[in-house]
Amino acid sequence: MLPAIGRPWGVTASLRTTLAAIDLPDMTDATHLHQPWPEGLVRHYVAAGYWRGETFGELLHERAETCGGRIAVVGGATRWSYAELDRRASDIAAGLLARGLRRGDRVIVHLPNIPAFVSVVFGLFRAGLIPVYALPAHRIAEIGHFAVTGHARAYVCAGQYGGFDYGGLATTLQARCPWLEHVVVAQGDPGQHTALTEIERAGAGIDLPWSAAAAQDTAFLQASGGTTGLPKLIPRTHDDYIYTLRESARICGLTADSVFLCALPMAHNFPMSSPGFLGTLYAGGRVVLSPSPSPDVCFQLIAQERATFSSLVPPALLLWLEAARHGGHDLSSLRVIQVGGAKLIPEVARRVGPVLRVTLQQVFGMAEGLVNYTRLDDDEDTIIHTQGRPISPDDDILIVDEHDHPVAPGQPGHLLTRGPYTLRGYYNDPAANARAFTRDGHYRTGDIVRQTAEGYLVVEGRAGDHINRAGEKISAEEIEDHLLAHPRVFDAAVVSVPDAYLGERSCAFVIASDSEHPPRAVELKRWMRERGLAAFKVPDQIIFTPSFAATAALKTNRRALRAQLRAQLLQDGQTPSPGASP
Ligand code: OOB
Repeated sequence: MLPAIGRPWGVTASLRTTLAAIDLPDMTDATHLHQPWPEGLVRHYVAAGYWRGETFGELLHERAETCGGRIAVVGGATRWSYAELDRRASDIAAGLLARGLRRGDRVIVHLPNIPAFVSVVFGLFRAGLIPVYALPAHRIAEIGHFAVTGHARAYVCAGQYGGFDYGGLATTLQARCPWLEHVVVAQGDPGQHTALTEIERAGAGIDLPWSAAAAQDTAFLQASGGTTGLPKLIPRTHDDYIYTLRESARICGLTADSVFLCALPMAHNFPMSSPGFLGTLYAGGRVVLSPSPSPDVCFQLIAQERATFSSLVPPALLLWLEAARHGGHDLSSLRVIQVGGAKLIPEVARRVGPVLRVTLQQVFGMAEGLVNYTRLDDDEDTIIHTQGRPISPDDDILIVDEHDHPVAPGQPGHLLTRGPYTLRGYYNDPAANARAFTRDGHYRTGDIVRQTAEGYLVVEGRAGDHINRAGEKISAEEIEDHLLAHPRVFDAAVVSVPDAYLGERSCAFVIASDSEHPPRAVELKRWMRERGLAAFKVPDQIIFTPSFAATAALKTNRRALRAQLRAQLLQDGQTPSPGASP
């Protein structure tokens, strides 16, 4: 059983409940936040050599011993060697424990692509503290949810960054979540909070074991893309995640000479571990942090640091392809560009090799676990037309129909999976677990795929109601809940619309309470932002409509309603009707 802490904080509940009123009992076993794999499988994964009893704390220390003088992380003017990173991680671990945090406590990490992201998370791993990763775009709606669902005791952020005041968010968060005692500011003016440098100073010179955690402990909680409601928390263990790093590094041909340009937000599973910055550190290579995926910034960093590979979502790739056509950049060090997070269309895939002079690698993965790669030596057809095959021989892939019966080979169906690095349950969310897992422990990915005779997966679409906006996943239900909370909104349905650049964008159909005087679209958008919702979730387009056909019946079947509205929109050539906003 998953240890239950407090009530899950669904959006609807959050609209009515003040956080301070939530009563959170003590954790029973704070180091095992994951649903364990069955005993027999644990034995098998260990015997097969997948789970080797390694922890992140030890891993960094071993790298520091063997290649301490090599540069591990570059970001802005900062260049840290493995030895320096190791020392900083130790100081942070000791400093946080000295402040009263205890093994198993959750710490929200809300940092952009800066070197302190790496020192902080390794500090947490080493202390046996459990990072909860938030994306820089998340705001109080999401962070508050993590603080409640994860019962976080600390929050690490970057003061002012990218025009947003994360320190201010921290103050609001603490007012709402009194159990969140510690706020650490990793960069810039800490204001009333504690500077990371202070934590480091307090921990300097204190000897700690290389890892307070055990390999089968939960290492961290990752945010799900979220198909229904708010993001769910995905527990991953040291053993299961390090297995993916080892295999990803091998599949992607990483060595100590690899230089990874981390262009996407590093809290996301793709640039984190496929093989990402953690896989690069696993291989003893160098991680170069870019504040943005924009080619202006990235091309310069590639030339300066001689980056050998990077990972991108399709819209960022389009910008790179466009910028590269104009020439003038030395991209000669690049060997591989990985693309994932959303479907890459073959027409674009075909241009990657000739324009960027690299090998394209498609990556189809999910924070919940399963990751598929095209292999670097696959033929062109496979690389262009498939999204790869799984990492592990023990990744169990099932493709089923609506009744969970396997489809005929090669036919599209719902992808179910389980294996040595795919979660068995979300943390503290029994309702989501009942929906998202079969009785046999398969995770329902929500993706519609088909499998080729060679075992490669081709993503055909999504079953659920979510919008994949440039790789950022948006739950239609979550956005509808926010719209419904507006006093002048009677009903709302959010759908995805194809978009040439983003892949998909969001469109909200709204029935105003007073159809004579509907609110303006800009007003609704501003209001949603003010509710502290990540900007990428604010609908790109809002269309006011007097009614949804057959509302009474459809109210109980929002999925059918969404499908109908989306079909209508596409049939109309996506032309916004009067009252729509761009
Ligand atoms: C990655 O992880 P998440 O958790 O943000 O999103 C997972 C979902 C998948 O279920 C699928 O719907 C979509 O994103 N997706 C793709 C895709 N890669 C992910 N859809 C089509 N083609 C692809 N190549 O997005 C993620 C995690 C690890 C590695 C790569 C991506």
